[in-house]
This record gives sequence, structure tokens and C-alpha cells, in this order.
Amino acid sequence: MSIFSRFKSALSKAVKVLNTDIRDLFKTSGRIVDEEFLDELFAMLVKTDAGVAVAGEVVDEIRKQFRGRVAKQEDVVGLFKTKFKQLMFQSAAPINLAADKPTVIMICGVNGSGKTTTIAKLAKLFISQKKRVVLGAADTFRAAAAEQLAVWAERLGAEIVMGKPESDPASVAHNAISKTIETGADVCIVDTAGRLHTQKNLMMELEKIHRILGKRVPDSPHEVFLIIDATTGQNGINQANIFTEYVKCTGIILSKLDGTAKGGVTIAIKKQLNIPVKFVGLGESADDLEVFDSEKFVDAMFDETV
Ligand SMILES: Nc1nc2c(ncn2[C@@H]2O[C@H](COP(=O)(O)OP(=O)(O)OP(=O)(O)O)[C@@H](O)[C@H]2O)c(=O)[nH]1
Ligand SMILES: [Mg+2]
Repeated sequence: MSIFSRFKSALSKAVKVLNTDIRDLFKTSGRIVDEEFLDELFAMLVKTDAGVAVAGEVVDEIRKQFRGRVAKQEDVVGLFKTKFKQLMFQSAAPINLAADKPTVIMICGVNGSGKTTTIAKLAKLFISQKKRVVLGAADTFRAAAAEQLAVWAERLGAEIVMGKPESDPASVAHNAISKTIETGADVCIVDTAGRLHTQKNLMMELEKIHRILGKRVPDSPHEVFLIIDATTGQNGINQANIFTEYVKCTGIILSKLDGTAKGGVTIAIKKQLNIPVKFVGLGESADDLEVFDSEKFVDAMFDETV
């Protein structure tokens, strides 16, 4: 399946809602662009989770171009697409690989955001490129977290380094890198326990893991991926802001995009965080990861709306 088709099928809920809303907005074949229309348009955009700032920007543009005139659905949708593409644009941002192996990747995020599943997806991607992967189970906090990762490691053919329950996550991270170096593996991906952005001690622990990785392999971690659950909308963005105060996040992976009825969250992330969305999660299996392509994403979101 092409990226476009994958986005489209994963976004089917969001596309359906947007289609209905746009059709409702244009009950007649064309509508006068007056303040009432613009208010409705604003509300519709906010509903996509694009955020009020983005919705305001798009509405201003429509006002500027169409005010007092009759606007056709295809003109307005065309302008949405152009504007969304502009707002979402990011240069292709593939994974930053180390010049000399190993590449070290740290994963963080709030509880249940999809960290461990995303690690499985990334591991699968690397393994398909013939790279050898070591997973560090530095979530020593939640019972069964390491086992969950071990099941994936076994299934995908990755190595895993685990610690004792409640042992220091930073030492597990350290051991995972050591194992990666000793075995000459290419990539080390470190899982961390879910934490709330309000739990200061746990956020400091994240900082410590980050520091230990950098000590063991200079200039690492090469990527710190923050996993945001797409269904949490604006709340997810607020959490992200606090995470970045403790560790510099180099990329966002937006999980569970298949479960959301709102596709606009990607635009809000770009606008408010300015951290590239590198991948999106489109399902629960290890294959359900796509590189984020903003152009194709917007096309999929507005497909069939004209
Ligand atoms: N539909 C869908 N479900 C997902 C996706 N990513 C993860 N999940 C599901 O979300 C749930 C939580 O995923 P985990 O990977 O365990 O999340 P986590 O962040 O590691 O959770 P904690 O370690 O408890 O903080 C699981 O049921 C996953 O199958 C996705 O892209 N789409
Ligand atoms: Mg987990």
C-alpha cells in the first residue's frame, strides 16, 4: 500500500468527520463568506484539534480571499490544503544515525502513550535494513514491562537487556549500551517507564538516563523520541512541553493516529512545539509505522471532500 493509502485508511474516522462537517458547512452549492460562515468554519477547524491559533490563521486567510463573495466548497478546501501544507511543512527528517555505530535512541512519554509498541516498530524497521538491534528494558517500574519488551524482542529477533525489578533504570540503559558495543550491534533502543510530566522526580530520572547514555557513547542519544498519543490532542502537546524541559526531544512519534477522529493534532504539534513529527503509528502491529510525510498526510485528510 502507498503511504497515501495507509494514511487514508488509518485516518478513516477523521476523514469521515471532516467530510460530514464540510458538507454541512456547504449545504447549498456556494455560500456567502460572512462572519457567520467564518465562525462555523473556525469551529470546524478547532474540532480537528488543529488548535485555535491555526484555526484562526486559516479563517483569516479565507476572510481575506473570499469575504463578501460566494465561495465554492472546492475553493475553500483547496485553500485549507495549501494552508495546512504550509503550516505542517518540515524537511524530510529521517532518523539521525551515528556516524560510527552504535546509534542510540531513547524513548519517552506519558503512561500508555505507546512507547513499547513503537520500539517494536522501530526495531522491525532497523532489522529489515539488516541492522542488529539491542533493546534496553529500562522500564523497571511497571511489573511486566520488561516481559512485554522481551516478547517483542523474541518475535522480531532483537537482543534485550533487562534489569531486576525496581533496579535503577539508568544502570539498565548503561548495560544495554555496553551489550550493544560488545556484540557490535548497530542500534540500541532504550525503553523508559511511562511518567506524568508533573512527576518531578521521575522527570529527573529521565534526565539521568539521558546523561548516562551520553557518557557511555559520546554525542548520544542520537535521537530522543517523545511518543505522543494522537487521541489526547491538546493535552498531549502540553505534556510534551514539560518533557522537553528535562530532555531535549529530537523527534515526535505520534501513535494511535488510527484511533483518532481528529487529524489536526499534527498541525498543532508543529505550530506549538516545532519538533519534527518523524513517524506516525497507525495500528498495534510492528508493521504499523510510517514515516511522516506532511504533504501526503494533508492530501489524505482532505481526500473526497470536494
Ligand atoms: N491502535 C493503536 N494502538 C496502539 C498504537 N501504539 C500503541 N498502541 C496500543 O496502546 C496500548 C499501550 O501501548 P504500550 O506500547 O504498552 O504503551 P507504553 O507507552 O509502553 O505504556 P507504559 O509502558 O505502560 O507507559 C497497547 O494496547 C498498544 O497495543 C497505535 O499506533 N495504534
Ligand atoms: Mg511501556
